[in-house]
Amino acid sequence: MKKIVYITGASAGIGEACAWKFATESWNLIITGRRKERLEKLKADIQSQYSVDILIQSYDVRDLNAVQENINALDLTWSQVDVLINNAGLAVGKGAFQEGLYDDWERMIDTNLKGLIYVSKELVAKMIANGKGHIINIASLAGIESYGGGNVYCATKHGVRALSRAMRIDLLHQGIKVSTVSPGAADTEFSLVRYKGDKQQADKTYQGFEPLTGNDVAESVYFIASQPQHVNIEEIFLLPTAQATSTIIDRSEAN
Ligand code: NDP
Ligand code: 8X3
Repeated sequence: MKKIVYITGASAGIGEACAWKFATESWNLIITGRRKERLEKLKADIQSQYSVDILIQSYDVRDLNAVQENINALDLTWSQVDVLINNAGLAVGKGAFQEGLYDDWERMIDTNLKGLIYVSKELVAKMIANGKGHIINIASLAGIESYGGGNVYCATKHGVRALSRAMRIDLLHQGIKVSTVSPGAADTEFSLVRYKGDKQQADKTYQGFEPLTGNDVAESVYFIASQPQHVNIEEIFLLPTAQATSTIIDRSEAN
């Protein structure tokens, strides 16, 4: 029987790359995100190449009722989720704390932390009932170190790493694994979202060096998911070769 992976934020970037990676490894997929048309296209594209079952759940992770409705609607077969990838997340804005906007901060806290908590809580209930499961949380370099202008985004990602450790402890006796992937700069739609559609500003983020791709991160996620049952990879922290810290990046490569 094929395994099942539940991916939040599969409509772009790292989540989309995870969908492709797990499909190439013959897993069935539950792909989620707000942009339904993207998910439908992804499903059609993957199924044109791989013989896997794909279920779309389109909802906003910030909406607890929507999270509960969707996860409760999983039938007996789709409820047998082997791996949850908590990937949906974003940065909104970058600037000094004293100039920050409440609306940006709330979007990050509600998505990166509360959304992850809602999806996890609902799926953990299924995992406990199934007697199996593995949660892989996408944190960030921003969850390991804080950097200027990153304030609340960094706080949410520090929170994701803290919560991962706490979940690992609490779920230990349920046989449910918990792991974290903490990437550095990855060229996805992340910066376009952070800079609110300003493509010039977004492109600057990746200028002069080779960033990670969504596929690079998906390889780490799959490596974690494919370990034997008795092995739990606690965390993978991956950076572009040209990046040493959030702010120390060798941008000498000619574009
Ligand atoms: P993208 O912007 O490319 O993708 C983000 C995904 O999250 C989209 O599929 C989006 O779907 C989904 N999403 C955002 N908000 C919500 C919401 N409220 N409800 C449901 N889905 C939502 O960015 P990345 O792929 O780069 O980001 C994925 C994760 O990786 C994030 O948690 C990010 O913080 C983390 N990360 C990214 C790094 C980077 O440099 N790119 C580095 C380290 C970590 P939709 O808009 O359709 O809802
Ligand atoms: C995204 C990477 O360094 O811009 O989490 O915060 S960073």
